[in-house]
Parts: sequence; structure tokens; C-alpha cells
Amino acid sequence: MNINDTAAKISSMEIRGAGKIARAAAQALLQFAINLDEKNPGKFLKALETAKETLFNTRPTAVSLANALDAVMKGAKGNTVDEIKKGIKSSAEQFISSSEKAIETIAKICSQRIQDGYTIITHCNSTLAVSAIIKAHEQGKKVRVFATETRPWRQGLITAQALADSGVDVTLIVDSAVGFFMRETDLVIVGADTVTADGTIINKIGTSQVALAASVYSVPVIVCAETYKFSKATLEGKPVVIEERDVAEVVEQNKLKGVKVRNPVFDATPSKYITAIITELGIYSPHAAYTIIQKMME
Ligand code: RI2
Repeated sequence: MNINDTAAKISSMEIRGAGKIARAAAQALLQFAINLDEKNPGKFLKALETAKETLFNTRPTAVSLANALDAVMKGAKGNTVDEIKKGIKSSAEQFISSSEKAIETIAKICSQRIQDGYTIITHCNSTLAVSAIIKAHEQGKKVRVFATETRPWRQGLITAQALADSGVDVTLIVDSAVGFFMRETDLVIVGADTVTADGTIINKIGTSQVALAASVYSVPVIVCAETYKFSKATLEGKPVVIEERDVAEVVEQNKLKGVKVRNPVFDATPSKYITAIITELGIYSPHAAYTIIQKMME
């Protein structure tokens, strides 16, 4: 797959999920570097930057994408194209393998917070949240999950099927049923696309409503996020751009006349509604986001 193919698949959401788009972009940039037939190091780096930009411009919200591309580009050092290629290979492979390892570590840590008999609500489709729930199930804990449908893309169906395939007791609910089911829920577990310096979580649209309902019923909210989902740019005050996708994803065009439709696909959940963020480094208060970002920058 070349850069344009991968970029098209990320834009169209054929490849989706903050972690998956990061790994796919890292892999695409690596392949591009390996296959690029250019002997001049300056021109080689320029072409690499252009390819990086193409991948970067696919989806604006998940910082995992930018951080993955930066991690790969860190290896682009050397006096010859061969040296640069070698560096890119090592940085890309390191990013991909450590991000895969992080899923396992986070699932393990999060599973410790899931007690036998718990009822859990999860929103959208987070590899980390799903892995943690499956891990708890494998530990012999009896858990019950309410998976939200997650309009308009309905990623909740992927979550529900993955959990059912692993033998977890799972029920699919519509997004507007979250308040109804929250009263019988012990824990909310969600993923994240971006964590800001003040501990705000940017995740699939509807996450803030789930967190607000959880707050009303005093249900803890756990966010699973690898450290590469923390945004350095927010330390400098840059706001996170919330992606708005085609309104045709919400309602068929021509169905309504004189009606405006909007389709923001992420929202922000303030840190006060988040109990803990679980990263591969451990479990943190959302207020530790600043420290985690500083650690990443060392
Ligand atoms: P993992 C998804 O975005 C959802 O917002 C999900 O919570 C988040 O990525 C994290 O996913 P989208 O690509 O990295 O479906 O935990 O828009 O798999």
C-alpha cells in the first residue's frame, strides 16, 4: 500500500481507531522510505516530509497520528540515504512494537480495576477498552457490558461483536439509553484520541454525555490511553481541532428540506469527570497529564 492508499483509507475510516491509524501511518511512511529511489539526502528528506504531510492531513483530531509520524521522523538522521533509511526503519519498528506492547500493558492494568460482578459501559470502539474487558473476563471475573451503538458510524457494533466473540456478556444499547443504564453500572471504560495538557479527554462524540451521566450516578470513568495520545501542542495552548465529517453520515441528503445538519465526530470531556487515565506507564489522575507530556518531551 502506498502513501495515498493509506491516506485514503484513514480519511474514509476504512482504517480507524486512534491507535490503528497511528500504526498504519507509521508503517506507510516506513514503506515509502524503503521504496524511495532517491540518492540525494536532501531531496530524500523533502519527499519524506511531503509523504508525512499527506498522512498527517487525513484526520485532524487524534494526536496519535501526528505523534506516530514524529516518532518515525526522529529516525531520519544520517549523511547518506542508506543511513537515513536505516534510522527510519528502526524508529518506525520501535514505534509499532511499543504501541502494540502498550495495548497489552494497559489492558492488564485496567483489568485490575474491574471487579467480579461489575457492569461496565463502554462507548465507541476502543482497542484498549475492549482488551481490558476481555482480560478481566479471562481472569474469571463475571462482567456484563453495555456497548453504545455510537452514531453515526456505529462502531459500537464492532465492540459488541468482539466482546461476544470472547464470551463476554454484552448488550448493545442506543446512545440515548446511557442515562437509563447508568444506574445499574459500576464502571465506565473508554479510549481516547487525544489527551490535553490539562487532562481533558478528546474522544468519540458522546463520550462527554456518558461521563456526565456517570458523574450523576457517581460511577467512576476510566480512560485508557497510550502516552502517544497525549498532546504536546496543547502545552503551547494550541486547541484540538474537532473533526466534522460529511453530514450524509448522519442523514440521507434529500430526506429533509430546510434543515441544517452537523456531524462533529469527537467531543471534549473535562478532567473533573474523569477518575483516572491508564497509560502503559501506570494509572494516573487526569491532572498528571502535564507531567506525562513533559516526560514524553525529555
Ligand atoms: P483505540 C476512535 O476514533 C474512537 O474515538 C476510540 O475511542 C478511539 O479512536 C481510540 O481507539 P475513530 O477512528 O486507539 O473511530 O483505543 O473516529 O483503539
